[in-house]
Amino acid sequence: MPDLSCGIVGLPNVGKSTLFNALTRKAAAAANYPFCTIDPNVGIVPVPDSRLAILSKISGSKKIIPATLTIVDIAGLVKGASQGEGLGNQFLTNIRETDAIIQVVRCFENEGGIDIVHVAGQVDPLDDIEVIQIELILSDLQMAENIAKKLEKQLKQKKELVPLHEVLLKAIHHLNQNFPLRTLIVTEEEKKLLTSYPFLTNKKTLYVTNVPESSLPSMENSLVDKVRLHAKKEGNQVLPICAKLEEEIAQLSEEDAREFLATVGLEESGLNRLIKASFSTLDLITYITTGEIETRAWTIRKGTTAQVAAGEIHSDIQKGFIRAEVISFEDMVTYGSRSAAREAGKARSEGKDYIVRDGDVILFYHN
Ligand SMILES: Nc1nc2c(ncn2[C@@H]2O[C@H](COP(=O)(O)OP(=O)(O)OP(=O)(O)O)[C@@H](O)[C@H]2O)c(=O)[nH]1
Ligand SMILES: [Mg+2]
Repeated sequence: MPDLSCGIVGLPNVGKSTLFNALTRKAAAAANYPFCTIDPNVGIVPVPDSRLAILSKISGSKKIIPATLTIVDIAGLVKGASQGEGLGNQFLTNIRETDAIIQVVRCFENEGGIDIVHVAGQVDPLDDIEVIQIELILSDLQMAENIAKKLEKQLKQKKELVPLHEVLLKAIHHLNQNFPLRTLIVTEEEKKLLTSYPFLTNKKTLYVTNVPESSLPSMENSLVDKVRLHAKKEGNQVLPICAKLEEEIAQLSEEDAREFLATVGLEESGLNRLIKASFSTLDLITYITTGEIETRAWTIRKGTTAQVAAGEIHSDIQKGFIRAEVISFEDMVTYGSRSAAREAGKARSEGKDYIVRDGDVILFYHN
């Protein structure tokens, strides 16, 4: 699996670009003007992992290569975007290939006399969530109908396409009733067929509620409560963030940022929390390789076997897999080196079916 990627969606002016900028420290144009973002912005951020520096010291590594998270910021969607309202919905194609959707929901009222224009005239997170959901559904519907139409012409010659055509009809029916694809009940076989297409409503969603600075440090308010209740029913996660604060933190050095966070009563930056939430939303974990050349983090799905995990590094290692020597991060720290951990009997020799755990420090042996 290539490194994790997320696409940011939401109404115009809810703080998507402000959040994106803060996360990527890139100056995507953020302004109090709906439809400020026209080109998609792509940012790549390292996934913070304090274990890497520790292991790199142990191994005397020349460099550290963290996992990365790619974030794509697109223009805001409005009601009717699929019919061409606002800037239309063509920007959605820029996030079709991402792993998850981050939906930014405005949970700040106008304050301090500054009017941040809400496209619908009033701040109601549940209304906003519904508008976006419908636009994502309509976009998937367009895609499903196009694929189904193309398939129909080939069905007579290619009987093997019938199951795919049938599941697409099911999907179209479901979307037509205004339901996202992730709630469609399908067999394992059908699921495989569906996930071979980049349907937006089949992706996991993380709601990022953008709260005002007056809601710090708890980041809770009555608008966030509403989103939480809604997300719970859907089985999705909510992550409150104050985009404004993140923007201020992004200008500071790491040390100053930590101090600043402490003064407002926070422990972690929004980026760290967002990455953790994305990892848990997508069931991702990290394993680590470490040596003199480099200490490096690798992102895999929970439940991945050692042989498949090896394929992240190189397909040759997967093909010629012999065994994996696994030491937990904690044991590496306790014993201070790979060889000391080995002597203490803490290095396990695992076969191809071993299920890799978060923080496993692995050395692969292969042909
Ligand atoms: N008061 C307040 N203003 C905010 C907050 N977050 C963002 N804003 C302001 O809202 C305006 C719009 O923010 P953007 O980040 O550009 O919004 P966007 O969602 O990217 O909008 P489009 O790209 O137009 O879809 C800017 O003036 C921000 O400074 C917040 O938490 N509180
Ligand atoms: Mg924007």
